[in-house]
Amino acid sequence: MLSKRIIACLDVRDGQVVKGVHFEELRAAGDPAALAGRYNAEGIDELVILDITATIETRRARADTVRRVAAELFIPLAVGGGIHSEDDAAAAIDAGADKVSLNTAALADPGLITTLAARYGSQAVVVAIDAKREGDRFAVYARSGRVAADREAVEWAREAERRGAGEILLTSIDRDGTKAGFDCVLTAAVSSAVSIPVVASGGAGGLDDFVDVFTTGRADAALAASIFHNADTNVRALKRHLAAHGIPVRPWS
Ligand code: 0VR
Repeated sequence: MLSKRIIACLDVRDGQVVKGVHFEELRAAGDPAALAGRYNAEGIDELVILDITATIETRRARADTVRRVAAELFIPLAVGGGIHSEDDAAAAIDAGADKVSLNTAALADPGLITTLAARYGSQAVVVAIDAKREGDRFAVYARSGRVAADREAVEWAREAERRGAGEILLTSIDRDGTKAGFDCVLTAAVSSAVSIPVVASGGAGGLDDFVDVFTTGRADAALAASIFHNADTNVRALKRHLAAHGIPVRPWS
Protein backbone atom coordinates (compact mmCIF):
# COMPACT_ATOMS: atom_id res chain seq x y z
CA MET A 1 0.00 0.00 0.00
CA LEU A 2 1.31 3.46 -0.87
CA SER A 3 2.23 5.65 2.09
CA LYS A 4 -0.62 7.88 3.21
CA ARG A 5 0.18 11.60 2.97
CA ILE A 6 -0.45 14.10 5.77
CA ILE A 7 -1.12 17.57 4.37
CA ALA A 8 -1.40 20.88 6.21
CA CYS A 9 -3.56 23.66 4.80
CA LEU A 10 -2.90 27.37 5.20
CA ASP A 11 -6.11 29.29 4.51
CA VAL A 12 -4.69 32.71 3.68
CA ARG A 13 -6.53 36.03 3.51
CA ASP A 14 -4.58 39.20 2.74
CA GLY A 15 -1.28 37.53 3.54
CA GLN A 16 -2.28 36.09 6.94
CA VAL A 17 -3.37 32.56 7.86
CA VAL A 18 -7.00 32.45 9.01
CA LYS A 19 -9.26 29.67 10.21
CA GLY A 20 -13.00 29.42 10.77
CA VAL A 21 -15.84 26.94 11.00
CA HIS A 22 -17.93 25.94 7.96
CA PHE A 23 -15.84 28.53 6.07
CA GLU A 24 -17.14 31.32 8.31
CA GLU A 25 -16.08 33.40 11.34
CA LEU A 26 -12.48 33.48 10.13
CA ARG A 27 -9.93 34.32 12.82
CA ALA A 28 -6.19 35.10 12.50
CA ALA A 29 -4.07 31.96 12.92
CA GLY A 30 -0.51 33.09 12.15
CA ASP A 31 2.04 33.92 9.49
CA PRO A 32 2.10 31.65 6.41
CA ALA A 33 5.90 31.31 6.15
CA ALA A 34 6.33 30.71 9.89
CA LEU A 35 3.63 28.00 9.96
CA ALA A 36 5.02 26.44 6.76
CA GLY A 37 8.49 26.28 8.30
CA ARG A 38 7.13 24.64 11.45
CA TYR A 39 5.11 22.02 9.59
CA ASN A 40 8.04 21.27 7.27
CA ALA A 41 10.34 20.76 10.27
CA GLU A 42 7.77 18.43 11.90
CA GLY A 43 7.58 16.19 8.83
CA ILE A 44 4.41 17.22 6.99
CA ASP A 45 4.29 15.55 3.56
CA GLU A 46 2.72 18.42 1.58
CA LEU A 47 1.40 21.90 2.09
CA VAL A 48 -1.65 23.62 0.57
CA ILE A 49 -2.06 27.37 0.43
CA LEU A 50 -5.72 28.26 -0.05
CA ASP A 51 -5.89 31.94 -0.92
CA ILE A 52 -9.21 33.39 0.14
CA THR A 53 -8.01 36.97 -0.17
CA ALA A 54 -10.98 39.26 -0.39
CA THR A 55 -9.22 42.01 -2.35
CA ILE A 56 -9.28 42.03 -6.16
CA GLU A 57 -5.48 41.88 -6.39
CA THR A 58 -5.54 38.18 -5.50
CA ARG A 59 -3.01 37.09 -8.12
CA ARG A 60 -0.20 39.44 -7.01
CA ALA A 61 -0.91 38.90 -3.31
CA ARG A 62 -0.97 35.14 -3.80
CA ALA A 63 2.35 35.13 -5.70
CA ASP A 64 4.05 37.01 -2.85
CA THR A 65 2.73 34.54 -0.28
CA VAL A 66 3.63 31.54 -2.46
CA ARG A 67 7.21 32.80 -2.87
CA ARG A 68 7.63 33.30 0.88
CA VAL A 69 6.18 29.89 1.72
CA ALA A 70 7.99 28.02 -1.08
CA ALA A 71 11.29 29.37 0.29
CA GLU A 72 10.61 27.44 3.53
CA LEU A 73 9.79 24.09 1.94
CA PHE A 74 11.37 21.03 0.35
CA ILE A 75 8.02 19.26 -0.01
CA PRO A 76 5.28 19.65 -2.65
CA LEU A 77 3.29 22.88 -2.45
CA ALA A 78 -0.22 23.20 -3.88
CA VAL A 79 -1.90 26.57 -4.37
CA GLY A 80 -5.62 27.19 -4.66
CA GLY A 81 -8.18 29.92 -4.20
CA GLY A 82 -9.06 32.32 -7.00
CA ILE A 83 -7.27 30.38 -9.74
CA HIS A 84 -9.64 31.24 -12.59
CA SER A 85 -7.45 31.03 -15.71
CA GLU A 86 -4.36 29.60 -17.34
CA ASP A 87 -2.56 32.86 -16.52
CA ASP A 88 -3.51 32.62 -12.83
CA ALA A 89 -2.19 29.06 -12.77
CA ALA A 90 1.02 30.08 -14.55
CA ALA A 91 1.58 32.89 -12.03
CA ALA A 92 1.18 30.45 -9.10
CA ILE A 93 3.53 27.89 -10.70
CA ASP A 94 6.08 30.59 -11.57
CA ALA A 95 5.96 31.75 -7.92
CA GLY A 96 6.90 28.24 -6.75
CA ALA A 97 3.76 26.08 -6.63
CA ASP A 98 4.11 22.44 -7.71
CA LYS A 99 0.35 22.01 -8.11
CA VAL A 100 -2.62 24.30 -8.64
CA SER A 101 -6.05 23.60 -7.17
CA LEU A 102 -9.14 24.57 -9.15
CA ASN A 103 -12.58 24.78 -7.59
CA THR A 104 -15.09 27.38 -8.83
CA ALA A 105 -13.20 27.86 -12.12
CA ALA A 106 -13.32 24.14 -12.95
CA LEU A 107 -17.08 24.02 -12.34
CA ALA A 108 -17.55 27.06 -14.61
CA ASP A 109 -15.16 25.82 -17.31
CA PRO A 110 -14.29 22.09 -16.96
CA GLY A 111 -12.08 22.40 -20.07
CA LEU A 112 -9.60 24.40 -17.96
CA ILE A 113 -8.73 21.11 -16.21
CA THR A 114 -7.64 19.60 -19.52
CA THR A 115 -5.80 22.74 -20.64
CA LEU A 116 -3.71 22.86 -17.47
CA ALA A 117 -3.11 19.10 -17.46
CA ALA A 118 -1.83 19.34 -21.04
CA ARG A 119 0.46 22.27 -20.13
CA TYR A 120 1.80 21.12 -16.74
CA GLY A 121 0.89 17.42 -16.49
CA SER A 122 -2.03 15.92 -14.54
CA GLN A 123 0.10 15.66 -11.39
CA ALA A 124 0.07 19.48 -11.22
CA VAL A 125 -3.73 19.77 -11.46
CA VAL A 126 -5.88 19.28 -8.37
CA VAL A 127 -9.65 19.68 -8.55
CA ALA A 128 -11.03 20.83 -5.20
CA ILE A 129 -14.59 19.76 -4.45
CA ASP A 130 -16.43 21.35 -1.50
CA ALA A 131 -19.48 19.26 -0.61
CA LYS A 132 -22.43 19.37 1.77
CA ARG A 133 -24.74 16.51 2.65
CA GLU A 134 -28.26 17.20 1.36
CA GLY A 135 -30.51 14.23 2.06
CA ASP A 136 -28.78 11.19 0.59
CA ARG A 137 -26.66 13.18 -1.89
CA PHE A 138 -23.42 15.12 -1.61
CA ALA A 139 -24.13 18.53 -3.13
CA VAL A 140 -21.20 20.43 -4.63
CA TYR A 141 -20.79 24.12 -3.73
CA ALA A 142 -18.72 26.82 -5.43
CA ARG A 143 -17.44 30.21 -4.26
CA SER A 144 -16.25 29.19 -0.79
CA GLY A 145 -19.32 27.13 -0.06
CA ARG A 146 -21.78 29.90 -0.89
CA VAL A 147 -23.23 28.92 -4.29
CA ALA A 148 -24.78 25.51 -5.05
CA ALA A 149 -23.21 24.17 -8.25
CA ASP A 150 -26.06 21.81 -9.11
CA ARG A 151 -23.55 18.92 -9.28
CA GLU A 152 -23.17 15.79 -7.17
CA ALA A 153 -19.70 15.18 -5.69
CA VAL A 154 -19.19 11.62 -6.97
CA GLU A 155 -20.19 12.35 -10.57
CA TRP A 156 -18.26 15.62 -10.61
CA ALA A 157 -15.13 13.83 -9.33
CA ARG A 158 -15.52 11.24 -12.11
CA GLU A 159 -15.79 14.01 -14.72
CA ALA A 160 -12.77 15.84 -13.28
CA GLU A 161 -10.74 12.62 -13.57
CA ARG A 162 -11.91 12.06 -17.15
CA ARG A 163 -10.82 15.60 -18.04
CA GLY A 164 -7.30 15.08 -16.71
CA ALA A 165 -7.26 16.03 -13.01
CA GLY A 166 -4.40 14.32 -11.18
CA GLU A 167 -5.97 14.48 -7.69
CA ILE A 168 -9.22 15.37 -5.92
CA LEU A 169 -9.14 17.61 -2.83
CA LEU A 170 -12.45 16.74 -1.18
CA THR A 171 -13.63 19.08 1.59
CA SER A 172 -16.69 18.45 3.73
CA ILE A 173 -18.19 21.88 4.39
CA ASP A 174 -20.29 20.31 7.17
CA ARG A 175 -17.13 19.22 8.99
CA ASP A 176 -14.79 22.13 8.19
CA GLY A 177 -13.31 23.57 11.39
CA THR A 178 -15.56 21.47 13.68
CA LYS A 179 -12.92 18.92 14.81
CA ALA A 180 -15.82 16.41 14.68
CA GLY A 181 -13.87 14.10 12.37
CA PHE A 182 -13.72 13.69 8.59
CA ASP A 183 -16.85 12.78 6.63
CA CYS A 184 -15.78 9.18 5.91
CA VAL A 185 -19.00 8.32 4.02
CA LEU A 186 -18.45 11.19 1.56
CA THR A 187 -14.75 10.34 1.27
CA ALA A 188 -15.33 6.63 0.67
CA ALA A 189 -18.01 7.34 -1.94
CA VAL A 190 -15.63 9.53 -3.98
CA SER A 191 -12.52 7.37 -3.37
CA SER A 192 -14.41 4.31 -4.64
CA ALA A 193 -15.50 6.14 -7.80
CA VAL A 194 -12.14 7.42 -9.12
CA SER A 195 -8.68 5.93 -9.58
CA ILE A 196 -6.80 9.17 -8.92
CA PRO A 197 -5.78 10.05 -5.33
CA VAL A 198 -8.40 11.61 -3.06
CA VAL A 199 -7.33 13.99 -0.30
CA ALA A 200 -9.83 14.12 2.57
CA SER A 201 -10.33 17.54 4.12
CA GLY A 202 -12.50 19.11 6.78
CA GLY A 203 -13.12 18.14 10.40
CA ALA A 204 -9.87 16.59 11.63
CA GLY A 205 -10.02 16.72 15.43
CA GLY A 206 -7.84 13.92 16.76
CA LEU A 207 -5.40 11.18 15.85
CA ASP A 208 -8.07 8.50 15.41
CA ASP A 209 -9.93 10.69 12.90
CA PHE A 210 -6.99 10.11 10.55
CA VAL A 211 -7.04 6.34 11.21
CA ASP A 212 -10.75 6.37 10.31
CA VAL A 213 -10.41 8.38 7.10
CA PHE A 214 -7.57 6.18 5.82
CA THR A 215 -9.46 2.95 6.60
CA THR A 216 -13.24 3.53 6.47
CA GLY A 217 -12.85 6.62 4.30
CA ARG A 218 -10.35 4.98 1.89
CA ALA A 219 -8.53 8.32 1.50
CA ASP A 220 -5.06 8.45 -0.07
CA ALA A 221 -4.17 11.57 1.91
CA ALA A 222 -5.66 13.67 4.68
CA LEU A 223 -5.54 17.45 5.03
CA ALA A 224 -5.98 19.43 8.23
CA ALA A 225 -5.81 23.03 9.33
CA SER A 226 -7.37 23.70 12.73
CA ILE A 227 -5.69 20.97 14.77
CA PHE A 228 -2.25 21.87 13.43
CA HIS A 229 -2.64 25.64 13.79
CA ASN A 230 -3.99 25.21 17.33
CA ALA A 231 -1.16 22.75 18.07
CA ASP A 232 -3.77 20.30 19.45
CA THR A 233 -1.45 17.71 17.97
CA ASN A 234 1.62 17.68 15.75
CA VAL A 235 2.74 15.76 12.70
CA ARG A 236 5.26 13.61 14.62
CA ALA A 237 2.64 12.36 17.11
CA LEU A 238 0.16 11.78 14.29
CA LYS A 239 2.57 9.76 12.13
CA ARG A 240 3.67 7.71 15.16
CA HIS A 241 0.00 6.95 15.92
CA LEU A 242 -0.78 5.97 12.32
CA ALA A 243 2.30 3.72 12.08
CA ALA A 244 1.26 2.05 15.37
CA HIS A 245 -2.11 1.29 13.70
CA GLY A 246 -0.42 -0.31 10.70
CA ILE A 247 -1.04 2.61 8.34
CA PRO A 248 2.00 3.29 6.12
CA VAL A 249 3.31 6.84 6.45
CA ARG A 250 6.49 8.52 5.27
CA PRO A 251 9.30 8.87 7.82
CA TRP A 252 9.06 11.74 10.28
CA SER A 253 11.84 13.67 11.93
P1 0VR B 1 -10.06 21.83 9.28
O1 0VR B 1 -11.40 21.23 9.56
O2 0VR B 1 -9.77 23.04 10.11
O3 0VR B 1 -8.95 20.82 9.30
O4 0VR B 1 -10.16 22.48 7.78
C1 0VR B 1 -9.59 21.85 6.67
C2 0VR B 1 -10.16 22.53 5.43
O5 0VR B 1 -11.56 22.45 5.41
C3 0VR B 1 -9.82 24.03 5.40
O6 0VR B 1 -8.45 24.19 5.51
C4 0VR B 1 -10.21 24.71 4.08
O7 0VR B 1 -10.54 23.80 3.06
C5 0VR B 1 -11.38 25.59 4.35
N1 0VR B 1 -11.75 26.30 3.16
C6 0VR B 1 -12.68 28.26 2.14
C7 0VR B 1 -12.12 27.63 3.26
C8 0VR B 1 -11.98 28.31 4.47
C9 0VR B 1 -12.41 29.64 4.54
C10 0VR B 1 -12.99 30.26 3.43
C11 0VR B 1 -13.13 29.58 2.23
C12 0VR B 1 -12.84 27.54 0.83
O8 0VR B 1 -13.34 28.17 -0.12
O9 0VR B 1 -12.43 26.37 0.71
